[in-house]
Parts: sequence; C-alpha cells; structure tokens
Amino acid sequence: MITLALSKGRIFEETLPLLRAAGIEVLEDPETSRKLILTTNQPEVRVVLVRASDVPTYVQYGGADLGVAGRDVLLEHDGEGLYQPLDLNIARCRMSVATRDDFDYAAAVKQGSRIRVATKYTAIARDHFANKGVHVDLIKLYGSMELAPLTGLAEAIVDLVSTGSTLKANRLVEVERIMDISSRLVVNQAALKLKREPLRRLIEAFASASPK
Ligand code: PRT
Ligand code: MG
Repeated sequence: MITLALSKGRIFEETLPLLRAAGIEVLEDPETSRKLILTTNQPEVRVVLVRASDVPTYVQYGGADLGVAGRDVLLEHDGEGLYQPLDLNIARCRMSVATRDDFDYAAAVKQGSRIRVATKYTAIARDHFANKGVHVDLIKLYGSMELAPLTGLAEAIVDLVSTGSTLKANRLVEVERIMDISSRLVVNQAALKLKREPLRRLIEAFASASPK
C-alpha cells in the first residue's frame, strides 16, 4: 500500500492532475465526503487528508509514505527524515511583508526602530529580519494575520500572498517580497527503500506532469 498525504483545498485540487498523469483517480470528493481516507482506482494507492501543516509530520513518522506540502510549511517544520525529491510548482504564491498603506516601512527600517510583526511563519520571519539586520518583535498568530495591523496589534505582518486581493480588501500593502513559494513532494526515507519501485514510478510521473 502507498499512502499519500494531502491537505484539502488548493493542494488537493492541484495534485489531482498529477495523480491522473500517473494513472491514479481519487474515487471520493473531499468537499462532499467526510472521509479522511480516500480510495483510488488503484487498490494499492490511497490518499489521506490532513491539515496542511501536518503533512510533514505524517510523512516523517511514516503515517504516510509521501505527501505534498508548501515550501512555507516545510521551512516552519523542523524535522529530519524527509526526502524532498521534487518541486511540483503547484499552489504557487509568495511570502511577503505587508503593512497598512499609511505606515512608512522603509523609514522605520532606516531609523532602526523596533517593528512589531505578526505572523504564523515565525521561523521564516525571524530568518528574514535577522539577515536584514532589522529589529523585530515577532507575535505568533494562527490565522487572519491581516487583522493585526488594522487593530494596532502589530505594524507589519508576514504572510502568503497570491492575487493580492486579501491585502487590498484590508487596505494593506506588500512592502517586501521574502521568497517565492510552491509545493513540494516529500517522501519518507524508510518507505523510499522498502517501496522503491512504486515510489520511483510515482515520483517520475509527477515530475513529467508538473507545471514547468
Ligand atoms: O487553512 P489551514 O489553516 O487548514 O491551512 P493552510 O492555510 O496552511 O492551508 P491552505 O490549504 O490554505 O494552503 C496550503 C498551501 O497552499 C500553503 O501552505 C501555501 O504553500 C499554498 N498557498 C498558495 C497558499 C496561498 N497560495 C494563499 N493565497 N496558502 C494560503 N494563501 C492565503 C494567504 O495566507 C492569505 O490569507 O490566501 C490569502 C491571500 O490570497 P490572495 O489571493 O488574496 O493574495
Ligand atoms: Mg488556509
């Protein structure tokens, strides 16, 4: 049995064409079914649905043989034992710094002021500001980062941006791009040895079907 960990939503949707290219059809729709284990047309392949940030954990401890996770999630997850053979180029977006449109970020940085930054991505944010030599107080949030600058919780946020419409709707502006983000395939290292052939075939099919 090969177990693939996916999260519901964009990662599931964007992985479907890659599975199809490998001859795998998922037989249940996670949007209508409440099942967490989905069968496929191949009796030896199943999909498990987990939170996006839990994908690396499932793969690391062998709850799944492989999974698809965003670069953001992988950078925030500290764990060994994950083989990352492939950037799938799906679920693309960027990690950015954003502030209220009336906040002068450049001036605050130049003056060396301490900036309060709210984010779910504390590892990425800590690294970014340390490399720039900018003093920040990081405030950990689990969602709705956009609200932080509007309520005075923080001057800036570090969050994912794709179309930019969420920032715009909240009168925030992107003041710095930290990195481009896409989703990667992660594989359990022990599974790679024990299930070498089927995994190799799957990885190859994903590689040739993933957007360039
Ligand atoms: O939602 P949940 O808390 O379960 O987990 P999650 O938010 O980590 O999962 P999910 O499914 O929302 O995202 C899974 C992965 O998709 C992320 O880890 C990213 O690698 C990738 N991805 C790509 C995105 C986006 N694009 C994206 N736009 N993840 C989140 N967003 C959010 C962003 O945080 C912001 O709130 O969408 C909003 C901005 O979108 P725009 O289009 O308005 O700019
Ligand atoms: Mg989400």
